[in-house]
Amino acid sequence: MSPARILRWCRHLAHPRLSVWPSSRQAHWTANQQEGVGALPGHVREFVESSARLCAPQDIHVCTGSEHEAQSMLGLMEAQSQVVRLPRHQNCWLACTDPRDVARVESRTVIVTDSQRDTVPTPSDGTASKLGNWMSPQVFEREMGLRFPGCMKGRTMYVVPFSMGPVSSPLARFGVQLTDSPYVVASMRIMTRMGHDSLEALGTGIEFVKCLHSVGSPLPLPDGLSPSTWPCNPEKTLIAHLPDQREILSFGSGYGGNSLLGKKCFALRIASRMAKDEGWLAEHMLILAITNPAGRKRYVAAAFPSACGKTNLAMMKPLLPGWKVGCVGDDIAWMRFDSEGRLRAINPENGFFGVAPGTSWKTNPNAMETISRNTIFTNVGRTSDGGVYWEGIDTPIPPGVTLTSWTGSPWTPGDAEPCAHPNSRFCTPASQCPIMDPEWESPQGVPIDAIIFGGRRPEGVPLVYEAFNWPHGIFIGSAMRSESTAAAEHKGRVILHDPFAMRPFLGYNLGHYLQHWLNMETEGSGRHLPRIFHVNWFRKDREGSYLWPGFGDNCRVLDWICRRLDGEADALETPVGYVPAPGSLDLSGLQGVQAEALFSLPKAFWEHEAAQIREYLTVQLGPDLPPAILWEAENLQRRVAEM
Ligand code: GTP
Ligand code: SPV
Ligand code: MN
Repeated sequence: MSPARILRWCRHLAHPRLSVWPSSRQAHWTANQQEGVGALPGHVREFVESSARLCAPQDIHVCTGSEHEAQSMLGLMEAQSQVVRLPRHQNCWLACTDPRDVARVESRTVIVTDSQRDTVPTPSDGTASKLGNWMSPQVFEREMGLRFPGCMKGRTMYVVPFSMGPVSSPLARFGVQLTDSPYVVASMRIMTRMGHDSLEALGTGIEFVKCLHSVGSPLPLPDGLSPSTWPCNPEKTLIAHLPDQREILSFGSGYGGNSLLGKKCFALRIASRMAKDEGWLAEHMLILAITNPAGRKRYVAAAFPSACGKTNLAMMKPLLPGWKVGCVGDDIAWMRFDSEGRLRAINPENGFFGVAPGTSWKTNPNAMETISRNTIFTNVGRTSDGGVYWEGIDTPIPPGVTLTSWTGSPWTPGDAEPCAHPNSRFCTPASQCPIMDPEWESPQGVPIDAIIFGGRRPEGVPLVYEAFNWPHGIFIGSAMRSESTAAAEHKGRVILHDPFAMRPFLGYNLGHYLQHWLNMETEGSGRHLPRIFHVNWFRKDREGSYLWPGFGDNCRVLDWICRRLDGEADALETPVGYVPAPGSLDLSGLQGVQAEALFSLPKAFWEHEAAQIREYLTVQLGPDLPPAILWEAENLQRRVAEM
């Protein structure tokens, strides 16, 4: 569907609404907003006006991103009990959501393209694709028509101009999100470069991604129901992406990736399509700088599925003496080869939307420091003296202090239900992280020397191994699997395939995506391709305890990776890749680590694994499976059989 057709569609739906508006109300927003909306660049104004006709808000507010605006927004939410202040920490706030709106909803996240094959491959076994949800433009029009008309009645529509990436970076891209959620506005101000500077850039006529978001709860509510402190519409939640038009429409959820549209929706789903069209990469990867004791600094990017350790690795405090880590980003990397053939990466985000449970002064002191001020917490517990609480926070509760869980009930340690929701989060400015790398906002990006894939694998998968070469590395990425986590709506712990940690975030057909990655080797001449590794911090022993201490000790693995890049670490060739030769991984000072158990390659496990990977890729990708990846899958199976 062309943008013009979408706009026509919006107008078509919107006109009946206009006619039912009380004229006084219409006059109200016109008078109030003439300056704000009227002063917008033409292409932005057109988007705002057509969306306002469709959604019928009571008011429109164009966000400047100022501190004053943020404070009045939070004050307004406080007055409406949508957030509570956490007086133990400067400018910190807690929002607790409707218990039905606590995570991304993958089943209601769709990509709309004319051809289904542009979005998902056709599985060879006749079942529905597990690699995303396609929706036809016709069904999309119908579904949106059932949701958006009049959806902002009685609410304010906020206009949020934002940039993904430093405003001055040639790699940055712009968006405008329209939303009726002040929580989203306050969070977008932390997560993106929002307001004045982005609006100024948009004034040059530069293209932007159109993001329309509503909590789906127009006012007044029917039958005199009183407004919820977390308005949402779980029955009608739908998050739709139109990659051809560069548009996102999200309805019914106020939570994280469903509503902060710059993040997964734009910076991964839409951006991955832009990247394919324009020859770059938009990936679910952290970016970090690692400096060895001799002062040699390198940048690496790492893709782990949701809640599998990106934020923790990105801010790691190394436990090996002399090593230094700097953070560039904790979730998303936009990467492009420069004219010298180096892969350059920027973090398109401006903040962290991190998992709270498990975060402590022991596991992630840099995150603890970052979130000590100017932070919006969602669904964590709170202490009666105005602080936060969650599972694994590992700080003693002072005598006399009581706890309230995320559901608002009194809570005591040992209660059956957790105090914080397992997917509870902090939303905090990146600039507050004490170890931000000096180059983190560099407009040209930082040079990437290694790419790391990883997942939560309780069994069979070694702590670290290296790919034989580029196509083998792409295969390793395509073969990623991980135990499910609370970040999405999955029930129970199951091992899911999650190619490149992108399964929930792909903006187009995985087969085409893998080919795009394979092409990186051949498209440009003289390219310095990063080396590719796979890690697993989560292998368990028979009793179910982690075999590896993780967190700050993960720098031992980064050390090995860096020494591999320098040609200084020995490795053994195994059927899965190169693993550290005995003694080449620095385990000094670590008590009781069972190196053998961490690196063993049980034959039966790998026979099963290799067969499952091959079956998954051949069935799910069908005719879109790149032959080079099939060849790698067959070869893994053959090597494992010969083990
Ligand atoms: P998203 O924000 O959902 O993308 O998650 P993420 O990939 O950033 O994961 P994060 O770093 O927030 O970690 C998720 C959970 O895994 C937290 O509870 C961490 O405490 C835990 N975790 C992270 N790193 C390690 C590790 O090295 N070992 C162990 N055992 N747990 C870890
Ligand atoms: C993830 O699920 O990977 C997140 C949280 O980072 S959300 O923003 O909700 O997608
Ligand atoms: Mn994270």
